[in-house]
Amino acid sequence: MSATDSDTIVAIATAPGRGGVGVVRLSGDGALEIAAGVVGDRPLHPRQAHFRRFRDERGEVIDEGLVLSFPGPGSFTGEDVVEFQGHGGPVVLDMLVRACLYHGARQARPGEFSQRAFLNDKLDLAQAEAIADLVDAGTQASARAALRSLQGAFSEEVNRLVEQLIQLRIYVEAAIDFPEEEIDFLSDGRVAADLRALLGQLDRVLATARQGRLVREGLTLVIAGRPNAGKSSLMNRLAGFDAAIVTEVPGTTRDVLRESIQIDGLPLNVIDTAGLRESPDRVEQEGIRRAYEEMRKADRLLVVVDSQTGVEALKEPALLLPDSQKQLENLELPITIVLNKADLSGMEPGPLDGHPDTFVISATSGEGLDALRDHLKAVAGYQSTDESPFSARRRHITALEQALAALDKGQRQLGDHAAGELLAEDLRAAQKALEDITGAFTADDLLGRIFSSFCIGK
Ligand SMILES: Nc1nc2c(ncn2[C@@H]2O[C@H](COP(=O)(O)OP(=O)(O)OP(=O)(O)O)[C@@H](O)[C@H]2O)c(=O)[nH]1
Ligand SMILES: [Mg+2]
Repeated sequence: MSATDSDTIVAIATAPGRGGVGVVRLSGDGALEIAAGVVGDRPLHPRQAHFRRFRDERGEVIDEGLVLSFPGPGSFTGEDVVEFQGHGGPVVLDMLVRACLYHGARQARPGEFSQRAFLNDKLDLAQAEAIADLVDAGTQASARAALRSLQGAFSEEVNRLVEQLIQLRIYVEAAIDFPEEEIDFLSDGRVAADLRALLGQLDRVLATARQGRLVREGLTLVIAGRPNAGKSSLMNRLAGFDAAIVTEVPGTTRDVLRESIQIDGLPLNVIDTAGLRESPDRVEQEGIRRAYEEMRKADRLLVVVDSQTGVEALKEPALLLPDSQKQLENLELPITIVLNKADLSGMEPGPLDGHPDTFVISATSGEGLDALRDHLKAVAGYQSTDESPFSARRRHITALEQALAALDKGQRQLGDHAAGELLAEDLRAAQKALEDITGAFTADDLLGRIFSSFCIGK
């Protein structure tokens, strides 16, 4: 992947499969010439649709449709772009791509159009990622958030922080240049106040970004517990339909079952697993092994307990088998305990007094489920009433956290030692972390990884 790639690239831009219309996109210096090879020499007026016949390498008509040209730099990629809108059959579109290849184009790599847009400063990195997120959005909330990022909401916040950091760096580095006055400079209160303000803003951006990531990726919940506790019944309740088989036979669930659901726009990946017990049955053993595998990847565990065994069960962590318990201790996973079958035990549905993160429900009647749902939203830090946030990825959160840590450290350097050099170093590190988000100074290999995760034609 090189920044100075001058090839003209081509790809099908619409989804694979059949559709009313299919789009093939060309980008690069040769786009107009290659297009002329396909549709003939009659001029194409910028941004106007022309009806033309599309011809293959032998000059035979493949299809007919619209062709549009977008001369650079005012195009998506910043280069000359031509789009063919033909009939949306895979064979027809393939022939059209082949004709473009014949006239000198090269097949685009995944994400290469977006990458060129990035390299030509049409988008920053966070915006380019937002395109992929918009296309991949699984809920309306995540689509809205991705659009906000694409429109620059996230980048603006980051750029504002960078701008303020630069101002502060200038001040601090000036102080270092005048060693006799350095201490006075640094302890005049302005640096400390600016740092505090920056930390506050960074905190706020981080909170919004976490929210954005949540909306994009959701929370992975694994339902675990003893056989017959009602795990599958809970899964079905949360999903709103009979996703999993429920019977009175302990050991009903063996395979791992997954459902994507949402609570007020918060996506949840709910995973139902085999009941945990020692079993001689090989199929069940494999199910239990897989259950643990899922728990290791979860964001949170819902441990379902039959409330008829009483609250006693809570004191003794033999909710799960002693042996299993050992495996669980190695998981640093937040846990919610669900005491099920309230209709049989007579316990009051809802949060259990005196026990944090513990809820009494009846999976059969649905009682107590609302409280559990609210709890899940709360622990996820999800606010459904909020203006939709911008979308963010794990990579962005990590960068914001790094910047926050660097500023925190800087604040201590200042407070404890009035150490200008060290503070300057921390400010520089914070700026570097933030600029990774928008791609102002991002290593080529990271760029390569990000763009290659996009699909072809984007
Ligand atoms: N009365 C009552 N019965 C329930 C409730 N939840 C589940 N059950 C019953 O308990 C039995 C076991 O339910 P499942 O949901 O299959 O339990 P599980 O934990 O998935 O069991 P395994 O897959 O075998 O590990 C079934 O007969 C359910 O109808 C509840 O809230 N109240
Ligand atoms: Mg089950």
